[in-house]
Amino acid sequence: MRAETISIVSETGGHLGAGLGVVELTVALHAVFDAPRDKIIWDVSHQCYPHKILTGRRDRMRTLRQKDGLSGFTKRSESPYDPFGAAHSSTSISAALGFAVARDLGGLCDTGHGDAIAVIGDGAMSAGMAFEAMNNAGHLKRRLIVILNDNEMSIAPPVGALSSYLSRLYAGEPFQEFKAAAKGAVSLLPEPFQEGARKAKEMLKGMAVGGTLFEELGFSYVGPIDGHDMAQLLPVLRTVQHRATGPILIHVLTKKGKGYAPAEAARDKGHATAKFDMVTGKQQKTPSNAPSYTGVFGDELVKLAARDDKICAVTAAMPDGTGLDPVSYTHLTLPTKRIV
Ligand SMILES: Cc1ncc(C[n+]2csc(CCOP(=O)(O)OP(=O)(O)O)c2C)c(N)n1
Repeated sequence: MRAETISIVSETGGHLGAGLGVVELTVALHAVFDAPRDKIIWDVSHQCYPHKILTGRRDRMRTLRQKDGLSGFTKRSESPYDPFGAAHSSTSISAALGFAVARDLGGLCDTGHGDAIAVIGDGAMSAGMAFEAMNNAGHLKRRLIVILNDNEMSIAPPVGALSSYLSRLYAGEPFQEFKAAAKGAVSLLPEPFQEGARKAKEMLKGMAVGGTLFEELGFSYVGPIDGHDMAQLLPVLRTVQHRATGPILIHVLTKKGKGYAPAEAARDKGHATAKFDMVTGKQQKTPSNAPSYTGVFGDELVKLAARDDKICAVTAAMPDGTGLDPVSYTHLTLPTKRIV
């Protein structure tokens, strides 16, 4: 799956790092849940290439993002496995909740109504829409599964209170006292997966149980778990599938760009790329005479800020919204504390 994703994007260009980070998660979700009856909703859906490979579109993947080809995002008209069309971020929890409510109201749907599962990144989770959805989900108490795919990366490294909070959740310190309670949760694991259960037990030792922000909002919280380890993903997903009654959040830790050295090494973990050479990772950028929008905006902003120290730049939960590398700011003597 990973090799195929790299090979495809090397020919088509597109979103690379996010898809590579969810290869195991994608396989595990499709192994445990019954799509398209169960609705798997990918937030933004720039990470959906592995999902498309697995859901009948492998032979058309090299038409991605081309005229009459496959969309680079999930698209309802393209496949019954894409129950929700996206591209804008932070909509997946609301969408999944909508499916859950429709199911519970006996709604009709060609593919049926099973579980609703939203997969949302830590960057997308910081947006207001995601919180609006959690507010609603925690109140309605419907069975709903949210997977927080936490790779400590957005388009660029994220900043903000939620990002720091998530880091603290798996830094361990504040949750040490809950370890004993977490061990008891092993008894919930399904019988046939002895090896999985043993590994899960190890994992549960390090889990945070109780008192998370998500629990305060009415979700059960499971995690954090290693999103690249099938022996953790499968038993946890199966347990949730068997036992969940209300909204539940599974906190999965992954690496953006996982398994492809040039993406792992890139500052943005290979978020998006032009066509590239698979061996070297070198991108074949089409030469353009036109400057980029962000470049023009950033240059102008920095020029203005050099003359006026009251200018503040406000960015979307990322440090370098001007399109410039943060080091450029120091050359231009723009006070970095003003980049918020
Ligand atoms: C409303 C909106 N704002 C901004 C974007 C641009 N965007 C695309 S992907 C992305 C980052 C998503 O980060 P995260 O949710 O952590 O997912 P990851 O790529 O790390 O898997 C952003 C900001 C968007 N798609 N929609």
